[in-house]
Amino acid sequence: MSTQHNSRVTVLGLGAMGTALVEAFLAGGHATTVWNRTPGKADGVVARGAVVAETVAEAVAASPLVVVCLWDDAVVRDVLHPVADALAGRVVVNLTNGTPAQAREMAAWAAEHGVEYVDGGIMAIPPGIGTEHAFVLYSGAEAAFEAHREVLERLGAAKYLGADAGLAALFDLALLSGMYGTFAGLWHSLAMVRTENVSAAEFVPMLGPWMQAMIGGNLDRLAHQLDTGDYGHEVVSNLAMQAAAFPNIVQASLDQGIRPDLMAPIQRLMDQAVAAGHGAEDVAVVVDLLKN
Ligand code: FVH
Repeated sequence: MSTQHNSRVTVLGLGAMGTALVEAFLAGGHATTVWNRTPGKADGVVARGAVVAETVAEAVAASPLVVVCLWDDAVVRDVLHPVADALAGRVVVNLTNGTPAQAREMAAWAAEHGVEYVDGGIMAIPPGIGTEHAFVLYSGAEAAFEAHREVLERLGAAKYLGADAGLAALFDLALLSGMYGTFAGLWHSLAMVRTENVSAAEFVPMLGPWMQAMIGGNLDRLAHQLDTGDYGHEVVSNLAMQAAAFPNIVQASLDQGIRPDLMAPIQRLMDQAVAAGHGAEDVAVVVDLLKN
């Protein structure tokens, strides 16, 4: 397969993210064919050099590499299943958000139809695609991934996690969990101070550095504690102390007229861990309590 042939790419889906992916491929000099349910959304990328296909089958036939970025897993199946024959022998890289189970099902379907399947998770927002801030997780067919790594690197740093197609989705959703959990804390803290007419602009210069110090400064110790199971390692602020003070957050929120919904589950976990005898250990021990 010539380099030129290898560098052609088809993108299915021209939402905010699909469009950003196409722009990055075009910027990298790749001949890019696009398909979208609503064809008018292709106008911008066509003006920059993309070729629009009228059907999914036509789009798939145009390139050895087919990148999929659609609404959800159900839409991906609706779009890909009817063109299984056209996909045979090609590489599908599915960057649509989904679960590990959905990724493994897609991989099994692809294997049945002679399609090389790589699942992925985009760790960036559309304006970050193609910049040093973006990275994309991949798992599934390794040789197929490696054959197209150079093209995929146009989107951001490519991190291949292994042959199990479900791994990229697992890491993606785990990283998003970290993001949403952090957002939840930020939302709650802003809701609290706003009850006293403190503007967000006044508060965030404290919030940012505080979060960075508390999260960034503790991750290595957290990793050591989890990987060794030694939650007594380098304990600075023990769990019992934190669990004793935490109800004040919930009570003060109620007093200020703020729902404690985002904080209450944290208190329950801490209380469980203390009751189980972990009071002298680090708060990281609650990770083990999350196992079902
Ligand atoms: N945007 C982001 O910040 C995140 C970053 C991380 C990855 N996510 C995931 O990427 C997938 C697509 O997200 P998006 O931002 O491009 O989403 P939209 O702009 O809403 O575009 C949705 C595309 O899906 C097409 N579509 C929806 N329903 C159908 C359908 N029934 N049949 C065919 N296509 C469908 C839609 O087409 P149209 O509405 O333009 O005709 C768009 O192409 C997603 O999994 C994120 O979680 C983005």
